[in-house]
Amino acid sequence: MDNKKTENSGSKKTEDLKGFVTETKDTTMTTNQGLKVNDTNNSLKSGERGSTLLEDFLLREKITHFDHERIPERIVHARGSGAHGYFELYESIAEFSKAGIFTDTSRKTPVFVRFSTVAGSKGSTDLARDVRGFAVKFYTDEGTWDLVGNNMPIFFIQDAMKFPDLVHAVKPEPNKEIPQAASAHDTFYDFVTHATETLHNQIWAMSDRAIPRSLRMMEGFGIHTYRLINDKGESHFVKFHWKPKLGVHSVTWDEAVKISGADSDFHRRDLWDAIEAGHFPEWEFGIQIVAEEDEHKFEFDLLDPTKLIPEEMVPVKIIGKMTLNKNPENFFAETEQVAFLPGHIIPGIDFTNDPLLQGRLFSYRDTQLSRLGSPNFHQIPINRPIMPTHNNQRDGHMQMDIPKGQTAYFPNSLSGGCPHLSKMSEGAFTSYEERIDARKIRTRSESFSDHFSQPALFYRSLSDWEQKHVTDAYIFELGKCLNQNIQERMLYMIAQIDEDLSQKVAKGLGLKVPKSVDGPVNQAIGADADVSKHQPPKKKIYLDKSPALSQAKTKFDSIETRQIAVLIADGFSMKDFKKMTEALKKEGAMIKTVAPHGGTVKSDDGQEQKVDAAIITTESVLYDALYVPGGKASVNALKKESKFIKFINEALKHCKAIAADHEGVDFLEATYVSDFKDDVAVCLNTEPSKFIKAIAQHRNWDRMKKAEKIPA
Ligand code: HDE
Repeated sequence: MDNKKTENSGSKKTEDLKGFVTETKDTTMTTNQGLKVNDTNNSLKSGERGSTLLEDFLLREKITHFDHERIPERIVHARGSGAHGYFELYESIAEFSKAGIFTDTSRKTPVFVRFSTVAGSKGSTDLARDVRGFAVKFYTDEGTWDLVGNNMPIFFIQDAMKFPDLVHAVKPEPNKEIPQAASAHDTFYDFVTHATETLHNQIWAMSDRAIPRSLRMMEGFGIHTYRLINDKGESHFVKFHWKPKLGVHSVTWDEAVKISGADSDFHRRDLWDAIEAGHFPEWEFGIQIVAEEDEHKFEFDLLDPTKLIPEEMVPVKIIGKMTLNKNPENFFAETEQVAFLPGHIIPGIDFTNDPLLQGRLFSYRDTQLSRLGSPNFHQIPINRPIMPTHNNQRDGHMQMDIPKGQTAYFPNSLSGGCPHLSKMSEGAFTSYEERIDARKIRTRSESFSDHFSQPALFYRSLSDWEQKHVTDAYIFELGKCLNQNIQERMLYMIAQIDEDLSQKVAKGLGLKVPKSVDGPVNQAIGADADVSKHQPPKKKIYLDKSPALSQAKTKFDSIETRQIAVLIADGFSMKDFKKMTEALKKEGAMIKTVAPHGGTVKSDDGQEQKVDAAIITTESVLYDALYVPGGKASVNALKKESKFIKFINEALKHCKAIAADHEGVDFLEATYVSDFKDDVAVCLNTEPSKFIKAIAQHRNWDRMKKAEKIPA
């Protein structure tokens, strides 16, 4: 492993953090006061077998610190993984934005990214069916910009006021604290079926987007419509996008369930290992621009965060790239303590009146106060901007700076008026001067009331196999609900999206799709509102399909970092092994040998080969593809372990690429592979190139229907 590769770019933020990193190498143990310690194993006692003395300051310091090691986990997005990197701009977009990161192509802006699941606790499984957070902190020369997004382009609700309800509905039910990290329960679907604005994000959560293969293989979205502001003060509406270089790929639900048992840190490990191995994850950055005068030209409201702008209507213009090239030094100090605030903005970018975004501008600062415990959370190393900061804020818990001088107010003359105000010409931030003439009113705009057109567009745009996965996901989720009223109400809602989908789900549940439901469809408006105005109108079709929404249209051109299991035992053919693994490695794949036992195995020509995993410690769901080289003795040994047969059948069922040579092919005869010899992703005695092509396809979904019958 080449650790130098992970040293990062010498970025301003990495340099800044270096000042805070402490090391234990070649040091002597001390107390927090610098006192040298000669025993950290025994407390001070009144005699060998006597009681411990209150005097023992060494014991008290150690135990007190330990007692207070935990801070509250995030109320949502508690489970996360972070990494450092940088952002580069391909071309200036000065006509839209004056932000330095959007105009200066020579910059390498440091970033810190945190990916997360939403519903689960800090220690929950990575493979929960859930939205993933995609939060990026840009340490820019004009101050820190946080783009706090998700891996789906829309959100569940339209107004911040409903966020506590949404989160209370999806979190474990409060009486029994069940289920952990899962939306498959009554309270969530009770809420969803009464607040129909949730249905768009909800169907995305039923799709494969909610169970990514890797954090490196998912898109990111700013979700809200923001504004870009140019140096003339002109505004354009914008949506932000992240597009992964490796394409958008997912696992199946059956794999997700099994991975949760086999390696619940699967995504965290995958991100860490890829960066350590120098396979730096990359995303291209894109923008969708809408002119001010076009604000009302769409059949949906740009301020409604439950709507996306189909890429076929407004293309995504790619303008830059983000690379993650360094793992954190310490999880708690960096990934846990990082504080993202949508309100961290820079000149050239501004907010819109999206009522969800507006509420977020309050919530994120507020939550840091209970989570990190002090208004000085911006002084924690990971949160410090790379620019010096000067103002008259003072004191508070854990003040880390030593602000010098007599004055802490403005205006002043005693400090020469400093810190003085910045002029606009010097780069000060000013809010976009939006003209407003309105009543103060607590209501929901009628332009937000179409709740079915876009979930329907999403479902229509999916390929057959993706639609099947959505159907199965609904059957699973609703099958976990105990309340038949809620199941039936949900079937009615799904029928408004797609009648055929609802019928299939109803069949799986053994229920009928009801013709109507009790009460108004959308009950998430105020008591005095005219509900009829907000009844979701009939669904509209303004676009037949949006291919950009389907994972079938993603990139299939690389096998970089794909994990390939190579099944071997004593006597495996070194010739086959070398030919295949060298070809795979050349393309950037990661080879993992799996054998009947750990340690090493001997090839047919007497060479020792290191074993990466003994079969008892691993599962096929942790790999993207598998290969069995020849070698009679090796294959005979593999045949003796029934788990190898299960391993192969399961990989086959999950539509993965499978290859074998010589006696390895005979071994596959003993599995269900014998029924799939014509399958394009089953490569028996073929050149490595065929196998490589099959792995790059991620899965052979054409196999899905027949493979479902494999009992694995
Ligand atoms: Fe968040 N959200 N959110 N959220 N959110 C938090 O802030 C909140 C929303 C998102 O890795 C919390 O620091 C409200 C949309 C991410 O640290 C909290 C509303 C989107 C992360 C909070 C929303 C997100 C959070 C919890 C509705 C996608 C993790 C801890 C008005 C655009 C960031 C924290 C990280 C975290 C509130 C809706 C994304 C409580 C009130 C929409 C990626 O402040």
